[in-house]
Amino acid sequence: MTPQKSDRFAFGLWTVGWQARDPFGDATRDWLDPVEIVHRLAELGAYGVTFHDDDLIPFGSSDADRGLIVDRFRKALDETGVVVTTATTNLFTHPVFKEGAFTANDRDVRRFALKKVMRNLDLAAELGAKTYVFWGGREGSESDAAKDVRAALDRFREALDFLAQYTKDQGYDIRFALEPKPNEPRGDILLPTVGHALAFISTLEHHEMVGLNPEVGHEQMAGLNFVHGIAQALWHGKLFHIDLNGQRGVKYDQDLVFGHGDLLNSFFLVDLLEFGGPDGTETYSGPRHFDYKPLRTEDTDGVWASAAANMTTYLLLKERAKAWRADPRVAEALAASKVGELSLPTLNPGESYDALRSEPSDVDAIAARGAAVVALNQLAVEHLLGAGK
Ligand code: GLT
Ligand code: MN
Ligand code: MN
Repeated sequence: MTPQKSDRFAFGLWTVGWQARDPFGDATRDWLDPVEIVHRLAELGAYGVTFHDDDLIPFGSSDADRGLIVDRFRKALDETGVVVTTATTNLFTHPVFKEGAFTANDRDVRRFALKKVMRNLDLAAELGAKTYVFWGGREGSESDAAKDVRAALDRFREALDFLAQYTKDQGYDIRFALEPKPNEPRGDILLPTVGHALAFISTLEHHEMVGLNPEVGHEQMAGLNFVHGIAQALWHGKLFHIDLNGQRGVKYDQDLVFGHGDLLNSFFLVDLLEFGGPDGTETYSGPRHFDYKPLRTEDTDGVWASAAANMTTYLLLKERAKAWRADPRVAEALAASKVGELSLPTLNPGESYDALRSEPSDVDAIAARGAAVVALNQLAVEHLLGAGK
């Protein structure tokens, strides 16, 4: 279970670099140098690194400092072969964003937010990122009186249309990925789920270059099934990126290690990503990006152990999913549940209304058929537990 570059695992600087400051307590760990992060990730077998502008270049740095920081970072990338897969903008930490960024009521805030993104898009392109993530953590409200949601959506669309046009005009080979989240830090965040974001994307001027970056825990915070969300994103051709982590139920954003939440759902997620395509091919070819936070209880050794845990768990689930698919008992159980039959169109080609209307239906007999779901599900649990022999 040693991760290889070909596994395409990536981590944000803000994940392993999190100093574990929470609303109730101070940092429990020291600052980690991005250069060290890149080297440690490389040693662990990671392929990529991702960052917010401010993770790499502290807010307010001078141009001279900025140049030095970027040069050191680029040197670490060159030395290790780690690639920048993805970048994003911090539009949430500085107090200026307390009431929103692209959708702040104050127009000056919105104009500053656009400039901040343009500047980091330039750096993202320079460092070779192919995906640019938009997580609107401060786009929302605590009061229904204080935010005109329809106007806010107009402004969100205006921002993305403008930035997409900027990206095209600069000739950057970058696509956008919107990351939904239902709440936290705002009481309610705009574009709270995969479904909301998909509907919104269809209204954008450059909708073809905008997709999604769904996060496991964020859908689960809304009580939703992450595998269903990913399947629908794939169905729309909009799974541009993914944030893998763990979450235990409807509560604050836990950002646990991947698999340390709903393990069975994680099993089916890996199965869908790795083997859900035609003839068992992968459905998603982008970075397997972990957006987790090492628990506040951990020291630096614990940080790197938790980074490795994400990758090991993913690889174990991939191995288990492969074995599950190869098991003849699973093939039988899938057939008994008629899972494949759902791919048959409901109507015959060219079938007339009358042909369907006149077809006899033995409703009682059909209703009496069991769907044999539990036996199938149990086989998945047994494979997951390593007992699928
Ligand atoms: C922040 C958030 C994540 C987003 C990041 C991108 S930042 O840590 O909790 O889910 O993916 O801005
Ligand atoms: Mn999260
Ligand atoms: Mn995320």
